[in-house]
Amino acid sequence: MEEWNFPPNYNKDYFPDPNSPYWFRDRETMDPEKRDELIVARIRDVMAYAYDHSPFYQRKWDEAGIKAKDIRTLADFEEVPVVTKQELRDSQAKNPPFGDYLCCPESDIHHIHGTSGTTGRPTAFGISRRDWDTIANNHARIMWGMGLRPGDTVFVAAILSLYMGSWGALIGAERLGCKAFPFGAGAPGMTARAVTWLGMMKPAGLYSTPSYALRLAEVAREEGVDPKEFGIKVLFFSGEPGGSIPSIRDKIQDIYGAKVVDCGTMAELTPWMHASGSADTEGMLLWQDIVYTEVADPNTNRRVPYGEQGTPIYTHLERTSQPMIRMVSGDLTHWVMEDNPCGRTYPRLPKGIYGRIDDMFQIRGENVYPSAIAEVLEGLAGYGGEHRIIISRGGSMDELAVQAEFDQETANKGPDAVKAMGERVEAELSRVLGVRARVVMVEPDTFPRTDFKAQRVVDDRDLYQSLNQKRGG
Ligand code: 8LQ
Repeated sequence: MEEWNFPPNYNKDYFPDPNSPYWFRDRETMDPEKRDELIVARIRDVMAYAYDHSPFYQRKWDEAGIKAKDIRTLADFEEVPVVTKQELRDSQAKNPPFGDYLCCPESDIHHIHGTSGTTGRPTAFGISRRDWDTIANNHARIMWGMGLRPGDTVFVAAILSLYMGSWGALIGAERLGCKAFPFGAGAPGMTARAVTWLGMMKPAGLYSTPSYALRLAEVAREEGVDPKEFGIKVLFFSGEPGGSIPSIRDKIQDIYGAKVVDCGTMAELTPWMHASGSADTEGMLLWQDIVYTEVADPNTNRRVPYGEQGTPIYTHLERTSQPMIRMVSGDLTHWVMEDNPCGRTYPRLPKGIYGRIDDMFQIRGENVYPSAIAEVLEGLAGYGGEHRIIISRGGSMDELAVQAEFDQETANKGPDAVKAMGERVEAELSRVLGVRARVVMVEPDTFPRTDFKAQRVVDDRDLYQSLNQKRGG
C-alpha cells in the first residue's frame, strides 16, 4: 500500500512512474467500498488526535456524547456535530489568534494565512511545517492528475496575500518539481504585465480564478496578443464557479486552446484542491482519501444519495494543525458515483459547486443561482463579458433584473442588433432558468473587471425600480 498514514509523513523525493496517470495508483483507483472502510479508520485516528489536542473538539463532542472509538461506519460519523465558520470565528475571538482548535503548539506554526473577506472578523490559519509539507504533497499529486509534470512552468496569476488559492497552487507546483512562477495579481497594470510574462515564459500551467482568466484574455487582445500564443496546456481554476460550467469552460478552453480543470473548496480545507477534475475527467472528483466529503441535506447534515443535491461537509484526514472535522460549507452541489474516464474511483461533482446557498434567490418559486445566469450569458454570441444581477428583495417575492454588456461587434451593427440581443438574453434566461428577468443591455466595458472572484449580485430595490422604468416595464 502506498503511503496513507495519520499523521502523514510523505517522502519528499517520491515520484510516480513517469508513464502513470496516477500519483498513488492504489489510493486513487481502489474499490470505493474498501476505501470507505479505510476512511472510517482514518476518521477515528483524526478524531482521537483532535480530541486529545483541542479543547474546541473536546467541548463539542463531550456535549454530543460522541467518542472517536464509537465511529464504526460512515453513517455513525453523520452523528458528529458539524463545525461552522462562525464557531471558528468565535473560537479565535476567545482564544486569539488561532482558536482553541489549534492542535499543535504555536511554536510549530510555519505559515500564517487568513481569509480574504472584507467584512466581519477574519479567520487566521496557523499551518504547521508538517501540514505545509502534507498540503504540498497532496496538491502535487492532484496536479499530476491534471497532467502537469516536473519541469513544467506553472504561472500563479492570483493574489499572493490573503488568499490560500495562490499559495496552495504555488507549493503544489514546487513539490511537483515544476518551475513555479508566483506572479500574483491585483496591482495596477499587473494584467498587462502578465501578458508580457506569459509570452516570455510560455507556461504549461496557469492558475487563477475563471473570471480572471477571462479578464486576462481581454487584456491580451487589447495588447494585440492571441492568448493561444501563451502555449498553456492546463488552466486550473478555483475560488468561484466557472470551471465546471460548460459555456464558461468551453469558452475559456477555446480562447486559450488549453484544458480547463475545476478545483477548490474552502481555504479552511486546504489542501483545497481535494475537489478537483483531472486530465480526463470533467467536473470535480472528490479525492476522499485526502479530505472526506459528504454531500448532505442542509437541514439534517446527513448524506443524500448519489444523484441528489446537498451541501458539502468536509473532514480533513491528513491535517494536524487546524483539522476541520465535519466543516459545513454552506455551498450547494450535486454528486454522482459513476465510472470516471480517468479511472479514479472517486465520487464526482459533475457541475462543480454551484455557489453558496445564501447567494441563491427565489424568483416566482424558482431557485436561481448567480452562476446559472453567467452560464446563460456566456453561451450567447454578442455578450460583452460582464453583467450585474439586480435583485429587489423587497416585497413578498424577489424580482430580478440583469444588466448585460453587449460586445463591440454588436455595437457596430447598431441599435436594432442591440435590441435583438436583449430579447435573446431575456428569452434564454426565461427558457433555461424558468424565470422572467428584466434585461437591460449596456455598452461594452461598462463594468469593472475583477482580478479575483466576481461579485455580480446587487441587492437593491431602488436600482431595480429605476431599471424597470428605464425599460418601460
Ligand atoms: N468556491 C471556491 N472554489 C470554488 C469552485 N471551484 N467552484 C465553485 N465555488 C467555489 C482557495 C481556494 O480557491 C478555495 C477558496 O476559494 O476558498 P475561500 O476563499 O475560503 O472561498 C470559499 C468559497 O468559494 C466556497 O465556499 C465556494 O462558495 C467558493
